Amino acid sequence: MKRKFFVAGNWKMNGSTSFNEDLINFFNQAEIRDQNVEIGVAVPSVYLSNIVNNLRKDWFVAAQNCFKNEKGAYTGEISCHMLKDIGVNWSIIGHSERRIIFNESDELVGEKCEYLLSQGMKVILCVGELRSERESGETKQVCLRQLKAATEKLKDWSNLVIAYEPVWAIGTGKVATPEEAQEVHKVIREWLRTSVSATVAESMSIVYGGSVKAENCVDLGKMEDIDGFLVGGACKYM
Ligand code: G2H
Repeated sequence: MKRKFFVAGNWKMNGSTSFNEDLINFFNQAEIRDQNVEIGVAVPSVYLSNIVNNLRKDWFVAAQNCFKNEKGAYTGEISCHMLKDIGVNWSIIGHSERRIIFNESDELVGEKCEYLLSQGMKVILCVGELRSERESGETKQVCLRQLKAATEKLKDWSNLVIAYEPVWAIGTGKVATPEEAQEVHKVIREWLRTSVSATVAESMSIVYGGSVKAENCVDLGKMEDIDGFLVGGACKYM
């Protein structure tokens, strides 16, 4: 079975009411020639409702983060129940900016991932190594450690997308070569095959993120195990 190509734009902490309006108008008029592609945008939480109401309905809207509980004394956090309440059923989890800047541990990322999936949310789970970890030959171990921690208790894998985002490539302009990315995507798919099931391995969308832009996406997208992209700076939010 051919996997559907998957592309999401991660706006990070960018945008404004007027800028978003222009961008949404642009997106709403875009002609998508290949129908076998799923497209969405991950926007700052304050703009989610507005984007849900105004973005074309064949694209999805995602949160960039979400907490692991239904409600309560968690100042500054949002729950997946709130997201679903406003029509958002996707969230990025475990982006390296959350792991590094906000000290999110593998354990917390795992709890979030499992809770969201148990509540019927769809999750884009990010994994990826630091430059120093790549240089010391730990890329595979780091990615699989993060992946295992996030999926330890998972029963249903159907609402998960895995994003391989090498930290050294994020926002740096230093994109992984198609071969470098493919090598890690293949490791992830093989792990899924041996540790979960052949069905999950074959159906799982494993997307690449890290300085993806028009000039490099075609060659990356040709690789056997690269099923799409998580795009930051090139979404033209800046
Ligand atoms: C990686 C990516 C989006 P950028 O964070 O997820 O950002 O394309 O700017 O490297």
